Amino acid sequence: MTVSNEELKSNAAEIRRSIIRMVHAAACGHPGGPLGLADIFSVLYFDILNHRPADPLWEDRDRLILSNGHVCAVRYASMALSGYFPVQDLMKFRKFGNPLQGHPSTKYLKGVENSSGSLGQGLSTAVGLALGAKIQQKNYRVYCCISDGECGEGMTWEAATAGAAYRAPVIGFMDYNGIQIDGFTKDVCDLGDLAKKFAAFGWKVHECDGHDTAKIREAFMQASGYVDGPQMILFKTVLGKGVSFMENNPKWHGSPPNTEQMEQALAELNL
Ligand SMILES: Cc1ncc(C[n+]2csc(CCOP(=O)(O)OP(=O)(O)O)c2C)c(N)n1
Repeated sequence: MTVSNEELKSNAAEIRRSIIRMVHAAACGHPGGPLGLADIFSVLYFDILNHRPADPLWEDRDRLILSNGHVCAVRYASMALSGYFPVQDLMKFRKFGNPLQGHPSTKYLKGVENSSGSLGQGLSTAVGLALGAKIQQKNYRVYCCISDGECGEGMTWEAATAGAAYRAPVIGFMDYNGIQIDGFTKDVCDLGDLAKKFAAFGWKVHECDGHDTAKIREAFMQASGYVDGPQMILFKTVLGKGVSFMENNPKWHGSPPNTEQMEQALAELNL
């Protein structure tokens, strides 16, 4: 049965509320990027990905590589909501010895496809996995979430070169929010026109509003119908989306809300 856009939006709102509660309970972590990615992850986990939450290592599952590991709260919240583990477990986020590490690890949690936190590596992993699937004539797709900040890492462009040279059928997508740890990306180190850059490297590029559920769906559907080479979807997102005082404010890249801020955020997200 096809899931409706309304359902996907409601799941995104639930994912956002979980992110706020998780980062507040941990008293550390990254709320901004995860809130900005919630609409995209709702579409992925509830519509696009061919996966089995009860059987996370199912051989034919689509692979979702998360390169910008610090945004893992959005992945954990999406996994819990889709049935990988109980939603209550989210409150153990970032607690010592818990599977929900502040930067994800395959050692501790099934359904996480790569360990990440050291930025810039995920696109290479995804290109390799997509090539592997192609060589073995497997039908599963390999998706890879990267951030714009990671385009300041040389390894991203090594992956871009290899992906095009070997025509790896990888579907990359970017959290293009214009913000990184030290402020606005254009002020830290201007990355130029990332659409033109990926296109120049030989990637098929799509640009899309990262908060319009119908358009996100369409972008992924279109991308998943193409297998002749690498693709990058540039999702224009707003860091902190849905919480007025967090939106587009670099401070919320990596600061937890206090209790009063959490309550205000939850009130706004319940609207
Ligand atoms: C190799 C590496 N260098 C530096 C860092 C520190 N770091 C953590 S998050 C971050 C900013 C990354 O930018 P982006 O992912 O665009 O930030 P966001 O949009 O989530 O605010 C940096 C530099 C890291 N994790 N890995």
